[in-house]
Amino acid sequence: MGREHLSRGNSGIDARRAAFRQDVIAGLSPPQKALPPKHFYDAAGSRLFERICRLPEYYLTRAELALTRAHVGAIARFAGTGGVLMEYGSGESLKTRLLIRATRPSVYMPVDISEDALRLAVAKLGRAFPGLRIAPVAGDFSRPLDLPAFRGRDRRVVYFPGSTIGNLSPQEAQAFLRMTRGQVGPRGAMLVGVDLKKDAGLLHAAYNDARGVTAAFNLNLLARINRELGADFDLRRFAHYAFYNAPLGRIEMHLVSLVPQSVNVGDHRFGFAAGESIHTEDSYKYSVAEFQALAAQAGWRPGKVWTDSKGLFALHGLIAD
Ligand code: AVJ
Repeated sequence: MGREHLSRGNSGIDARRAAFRQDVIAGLSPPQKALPPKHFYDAAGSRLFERICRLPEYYLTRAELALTRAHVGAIARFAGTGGVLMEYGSGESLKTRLLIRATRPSVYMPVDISEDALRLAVAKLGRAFPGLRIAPVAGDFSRPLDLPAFRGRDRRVVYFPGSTIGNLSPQEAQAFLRMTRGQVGPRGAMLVGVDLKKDAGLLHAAYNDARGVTAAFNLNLLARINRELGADFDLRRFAHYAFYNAPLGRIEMHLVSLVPQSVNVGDHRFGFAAGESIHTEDSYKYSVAEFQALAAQAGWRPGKVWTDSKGLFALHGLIAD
C-alpha cells in the first residue's frame, strides 16, 4: 500500500460483500424501494462518475475547483499549515493537491470505502509529494469509524469536498458533522464543499445530461448487483429518472421499472409494478445560511465561506472552539 499500511476502518472484503447483499435485500423489500448511493462506486461506477465530472452540464466539479484555485491562499490561512489533514474521500482530485501544496500537512489521512481508490490516490499523491506521510483508512463513513491514533498536538482539519454531504439527509448530515467535530477536538477545523440552491433548470440538466452518462451511472448499480450478487435485473426494463424536489431542496434519482416484472437476487424475488421506482440517490442543495445553521446545530462555528464567481458552489470553513 505505500509507506503506511492500509487501516481498515470497518471490515474486510467478504464482510463488505455481505453488507452489500444485506443493503440490497433490505432496500428492495419495503413499499418504496431504495438503495444507498455509496454502492454506485465499483470500478465501472467510479469511471462513469469521472465522466460525469467532465460533462458540460455537471457544473459542480469545475465550480469547486475554480473556487479552490481562486481562494487557495485564504483557504490555507484558514486551515493552517503543518497539521493533520483528514479527507473523507480518496484524495484523487486536483483540489486535494492544491490544498496539500498550500497547507503542507504533517499527515494526510484519506478515508474512503474503496480500497482500490485509496491505493491509487496513495500512489499518485506519494509521487506528487515525496515527503508527505500518508495514512489511508478504508472505511464506510456513513457508520462510526475506528481511526488510527492522531499525533498529539497537531491541529486537525477535516476536508469533505465534492458536496458528498448532499447524499445525507439534513439530519444525517448533522450527525456526521457532530462526529467530525468530535474527531478534530478543540482548535480543529473543517472544510466542507456544498452545492448551492439554484435555478431548478440548471439542477435538472446537471442530473439529466444529454449524453446519458448519468443514466448509465444510475443503471450501473443494477449491473453491479447482477455481477456481484448474481441477480437478473434486465437493464433495458429500467429507466433513469432524476428531478429537483424543491420543497425538500434535493435532487432525487430513481430507477423506474418500465413494465411489470420480477427480479431475482439470490434466493430473493422482488416484484415491480410498471412505473414503480427504486430511489437511488438524494443530492441535497443548501443556501449558505441553511448550511451554516446546520453546522452550528452540530457544534461548529461557521467561519468563512468561499464561492465561485458564478455563485454555483460553496466551500464552508467551520471552526471548533
Ligand atoms: C458525488 C454525491 C456529489 O450528488 O452530484 C452525480 C453524485 N449523482 N450525478 C452528486 C452524482 C449523479 C454527486 N456526489
